[in-house]
Amino acid sequence: MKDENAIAFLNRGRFKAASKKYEEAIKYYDKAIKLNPEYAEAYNEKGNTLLILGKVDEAITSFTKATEINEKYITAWKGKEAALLMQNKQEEAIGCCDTIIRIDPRNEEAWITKGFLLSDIHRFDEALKCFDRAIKINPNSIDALRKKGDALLALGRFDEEKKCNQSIEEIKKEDKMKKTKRIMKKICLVGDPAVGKTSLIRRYVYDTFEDKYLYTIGAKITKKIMNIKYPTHDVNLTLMIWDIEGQKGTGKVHSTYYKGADAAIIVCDITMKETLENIQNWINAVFKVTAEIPLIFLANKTELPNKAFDEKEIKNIASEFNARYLFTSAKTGKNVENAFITVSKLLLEQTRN
Ligand SMILES: Nc1nc2c(ncn2[C@@H]2O[C@H](COP(=O)(O)OP(=O)(O)OP(=O)(O)O)[C@@H](O)[C@H]2O)c(=O)[nH]1
Ligand SMILES: [Mg+2]
Repeated sequence: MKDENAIAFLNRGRFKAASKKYEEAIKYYDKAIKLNPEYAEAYNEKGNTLLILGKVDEAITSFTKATEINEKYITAWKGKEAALLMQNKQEEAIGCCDTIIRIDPRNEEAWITKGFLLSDIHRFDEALKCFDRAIKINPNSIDALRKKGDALLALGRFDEEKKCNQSIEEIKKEDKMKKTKRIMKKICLVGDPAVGKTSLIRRYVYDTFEDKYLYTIGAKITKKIMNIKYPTHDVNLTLMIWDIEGQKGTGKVHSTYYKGADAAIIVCDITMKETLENIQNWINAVFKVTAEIPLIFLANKTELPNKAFDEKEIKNIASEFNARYLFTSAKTGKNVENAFITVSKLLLEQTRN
């Protein structure tokens, strides 16, 4: 069991890093590591932040430590590889790819990267083998085919290079022929008055923010169209976003608004504890009308300093519903797009099943 305080320090570090306060982030990672010297994730995050600061040597040390604690920590191996490349240490970076491949032999990305690095040091024959492995794992990998073509060109094997290009064209043509899937989904934003539901939608759809509070009356619907690319097809997702007033509470008036909702975003205000305590009432009200639809929890206004509850409390509620939670700010835009994208992915998963 990891020390809860260490987890809290790691999260605080991540938060600082997300707000570009890198030096402070590192201090928190160090605190996490001091509490739990075997905390691989903290070493990994520290490595990432050191890389941003251009402290490549220290970053490598940090990633290395993470991989020593957890030999199968692919993310840390990738971090180390990126850092080694910054120092032009191709051979060692290739070593990282080899390790990733040993851990996960079907890691298409690692095969492509290895091939790419080998090409870089003119070991084209070996590179070709790597690209072929990637293509075997994913025959539609345009990336691998393209890089294979480059390597063949360097070796003067023009006929084979031509074949590669033909395959790429065929894959592209096939992709075009596959129809774009069109899906429409309804999502509801619910939560106490003034927690920021309207503001979150406004930030996401129009990328603006209003300081003035104009409470919503009834429900307002905003349409947002998203195009999501999958390797095999495209999805055109129309989100019907229902902004539902918080003023009248969880009473009967609302029930018609929830009908047919495919997912709900439950919003609370991090500066007001009671908005968190009320979440259960909102969920009860929604679930009375809908089946058990996917939920996501947002603690909004996180850029404000006066926090009334901490991560643990919202995490507890979210885990009860097997749901994700995010700390957002409609004011700064933090995590707002992320929240809607997360919901969209949940909706698309639902469609596939
Ligand atoms: N500082 C800060 N203020 C916010 C944020 N989001 C919303 N607000 C403010 O909080 C107030 C209420 O925001 P709304 O978006 O209208 O809240 P609502 O949840 O739609 O309220 P109801 O319509 O009554 O349900 C407004 O004054 C917003 O400017 C945020 O992330 N940070
Ligand atoms: Mg509103």
